Amino acid sequence: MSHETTGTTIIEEHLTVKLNIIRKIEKQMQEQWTASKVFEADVPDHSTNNYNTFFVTFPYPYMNGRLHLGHAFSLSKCEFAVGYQRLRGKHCLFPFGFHCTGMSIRAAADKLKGEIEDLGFPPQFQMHADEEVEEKKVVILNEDESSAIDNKSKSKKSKAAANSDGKQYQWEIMRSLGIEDDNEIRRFTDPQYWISYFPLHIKRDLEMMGLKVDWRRSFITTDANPFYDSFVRWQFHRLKEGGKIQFGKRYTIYSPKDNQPCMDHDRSSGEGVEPQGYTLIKLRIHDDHIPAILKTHVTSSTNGVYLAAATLRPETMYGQTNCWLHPDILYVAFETRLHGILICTRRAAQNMVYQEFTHIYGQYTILAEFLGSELFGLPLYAPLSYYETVYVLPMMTIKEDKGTGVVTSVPSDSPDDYAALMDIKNKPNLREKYHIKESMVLPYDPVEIIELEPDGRLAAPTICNQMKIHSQNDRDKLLEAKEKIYTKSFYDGILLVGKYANTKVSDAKKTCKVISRSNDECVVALVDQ
Ligand code: ANZ
Repeated sequence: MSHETTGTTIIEEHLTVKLNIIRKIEKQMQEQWTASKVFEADVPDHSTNNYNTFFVTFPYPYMNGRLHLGHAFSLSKCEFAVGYQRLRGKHCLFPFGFHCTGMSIRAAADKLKGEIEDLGFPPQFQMHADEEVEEKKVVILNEDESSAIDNKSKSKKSKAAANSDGKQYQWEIMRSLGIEDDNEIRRFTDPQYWISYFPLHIKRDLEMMGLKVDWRRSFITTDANPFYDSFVRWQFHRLKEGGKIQFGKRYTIYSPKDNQPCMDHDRSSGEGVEPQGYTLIKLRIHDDHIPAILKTHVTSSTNGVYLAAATLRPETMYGQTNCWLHPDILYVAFETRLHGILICTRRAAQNMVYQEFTHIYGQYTILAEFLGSELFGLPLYAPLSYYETVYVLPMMTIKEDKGTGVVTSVPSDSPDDYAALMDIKNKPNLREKYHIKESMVLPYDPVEIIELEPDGRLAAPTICNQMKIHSQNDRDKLLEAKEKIYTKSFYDGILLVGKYANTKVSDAKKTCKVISRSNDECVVALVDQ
């Protein structure tokens, strides 16, 4: 045993000796390169027609941490290329930028601030139940293993790993970046500190790697660097002059709190989410039935009061039989610029005010609030519908965070709508509970609007009967039914009514939840590009 140990030590020392020598040489060479400024490339003298140049660039890494092995791997390609071309006698330039633009740094700085507010300074992290289990596991392992020091550090790590959302504390992330001193970590509550800290440290790391960079030509982005800032502005002006770019608006995921678009890397959840476009169907409340609380806001210039339903199937509007609201969801009424007074969920209204629905971008006044149940039984005009008047009825499966929370009902082609309509038709108790008269429900049957082989002209009722769906609560079956007929209806369905009668549905057819890193619920906004 002692023999083996001695043998290992000798080999290790031998290895270290070699390594130390190589490291020494590396350092000497790097000092020599710096002293003789070999990587500083000046503008070549073009009067001599010396175009024997080579330029390499690396996409600026983002300055919210130290570089990792993936960066080193990608950098090695630039590094080898520029080294090789230099050996071939080319005049080589390798500049290096540090990317600081965007909300990630600001969001991480704010998280540190929040952690101090919640947990004091230095933050006292609490262990969670499952982390305790984790720690116990580590303790058991410790008993069997000889390298106790190593495991101690492991147990410490698992102890303070996560906050109540299961996410790592920003403080811990800073420690994992090698910043151990709590006072030093506190400095990162200032976003500017990130911009001074990481570029400096990363530059040192890259110098140690021996990167052949002209460090005179290194820079940070953002307006902390007026030169770079004006360079970017210059580029945009040139592109605009050349007619290559246009100033316009686009639907974008937007954070009202941060007052700017919330792109993927700015989000703490909801990466990859794109705006979902819906068609809004305005179902006008009969003027003589406008709720009393709204009447005071209706003037001669008000262009009607509407329930704003969101649909993905505008081509089915001929078959509307009623409008669904959830009894317990809170709906708001707000005045729009061009569309009268609209009623929908607050979340949907919030989205619309960022899409130029109101006079002042991002601002609106809530004229009244209603629970869905307070609006049941209101008579509506549903555009294009076969029925002149349709009524507001209850649907229990409406989701508050989808569309506008107002759903227009097409029982001929939507299994959900058919199941809910059958519920209210077949259950007098349900009607009674919400004061809904028979006349608002019983005369309303599904309308034939799309022909779909082999399900015939009423695909949703057919599939619901086939699958023995008895109520809107048969959720799994309803999901399956929807999957079965939606795609088929889109590709194979033929419209039977209206302007596009006899055309395929696919030919006739021409708001989402994201949380930004600042913990704001985002909206879809129409914003300047
Ligand atoms: C009319 C219609 C006709 C619809 C039709 C579907 C089929 P997916 O595809 O699941 O996203 N909807 C809208 N908002 C809703 C909410 N807050 N809760 C529950 N359902 C809601 O479904 C989009 C459809 O779900 C929308 O299109 C709307 O019903 C309903 F043959 O409008 B549809």
